[in-house]
Amino acid sequence: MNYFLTEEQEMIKNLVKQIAQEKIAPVAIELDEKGEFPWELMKIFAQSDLFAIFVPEEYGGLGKGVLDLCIIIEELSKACAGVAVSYAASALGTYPIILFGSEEQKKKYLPQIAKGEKLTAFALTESDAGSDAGSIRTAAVRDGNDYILNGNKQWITNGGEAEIYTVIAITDRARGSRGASAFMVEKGTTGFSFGKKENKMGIRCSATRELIFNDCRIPKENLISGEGKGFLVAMKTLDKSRPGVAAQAVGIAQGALDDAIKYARERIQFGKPISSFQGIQFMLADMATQIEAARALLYAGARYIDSNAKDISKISSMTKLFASDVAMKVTTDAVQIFGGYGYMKDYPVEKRMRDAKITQIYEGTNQIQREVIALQLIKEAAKNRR
Ligand code: COS
Repeated sequence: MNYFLTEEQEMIKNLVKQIAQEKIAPVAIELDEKGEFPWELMKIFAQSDLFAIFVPEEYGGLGKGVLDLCIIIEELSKACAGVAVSYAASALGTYPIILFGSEEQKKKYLPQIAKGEKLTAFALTESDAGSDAGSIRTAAVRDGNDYILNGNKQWITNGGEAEIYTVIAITDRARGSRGASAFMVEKGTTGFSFGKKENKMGIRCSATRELIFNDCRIPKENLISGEGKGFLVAMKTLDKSRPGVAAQAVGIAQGALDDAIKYARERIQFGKPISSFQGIQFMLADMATQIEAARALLYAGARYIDSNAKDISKISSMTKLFASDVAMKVTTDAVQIFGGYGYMKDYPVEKRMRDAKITQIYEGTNQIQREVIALQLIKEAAKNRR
């Protein structure tokens, strides 16, 4: 399908495709097995200006949009979703500063992020606050010119590897989610430490760690926006970043389809390649159609978000919901086409199936995405009747 990308977007896509094929694909299996953070690849991304893509031009970035970012994430995910999310999580951790940071915060942090000198991470989830993000317990108490943070954040992507963390903490417990605030916390701050690296089913080379705040003192200048704005910062950040998860899903699914077509043409059973059997052909046709539908929704959604539309929650959730369900279905079917070989680690599709699963879970489970979409539909209907 021709999505009428600009010349520049085609250039970015081709550059990332080349990096993915030459640098990521050859090491993807090893990174997955060892669960090793892909620092060498992050350096290559930095040299190729990929971290500048999502940073505004006035702060040393290239000022590109969500669509450009998604094109990159999709290409990276075809080669390895673990590598892709390590990159994408830095955009997620940076959006709060871009969307809500003060001029001083932007000048201080964004140029380093754009150069790829420092990775970032976004910290909202806690052990008892996953889907129910409003029930976080990590607290920030004002003390003179500082805030003192206490509490734990769980399953933070890029945790331990990133230098800059956007952390959502409660400053006024009585006000519920309206009492949450967003802070920047730098690695190395006294009282800020990390738990062990989690041993995950998929996206295994990406780093997922607990963040531990124990009387961690940070200057009041690290508050993003005002006190009480933390939930809004988190929700607006997720609105902008969820298409990135959809892009991971589309990339994973496309990779699995490409593998499945190649295998079906090579694998001989009953004296013929299995691609000549209708049972396999129908599966490939359905896989390709679902992927194209997911990509079309993603690109249209990303373009809508880039048009600076205000009501982006619904379309953002739709892209992630649809694409991640497609990725799970397509990768499961790819394993089926490979048969017994597909279940073995010697072939690439079992990794893709493991990697796909998380896209239905993180940045809000698909049950939460359905809730966001439905509430928006009901709100729109109520507004239209008025
Ligand atoms: N944009 C702007 N404001 C938003 C918003 C959005 N996308 N979503 C919610 N809000 C506002 C609401 O308008 C409401 O404002 P008021 O207090 O002024 O009325 C406030 O935030 C609270 O909203 P709501 O009552 O809907 O909050 P809930 O506690 O019911 O939770 C969901 C809403 C479930 C959508 C939210 O908790 C969520 O997104 N959970 C999933 C979290 C997630 O994605 N976790 C993954 C972690 S990052 S890997």
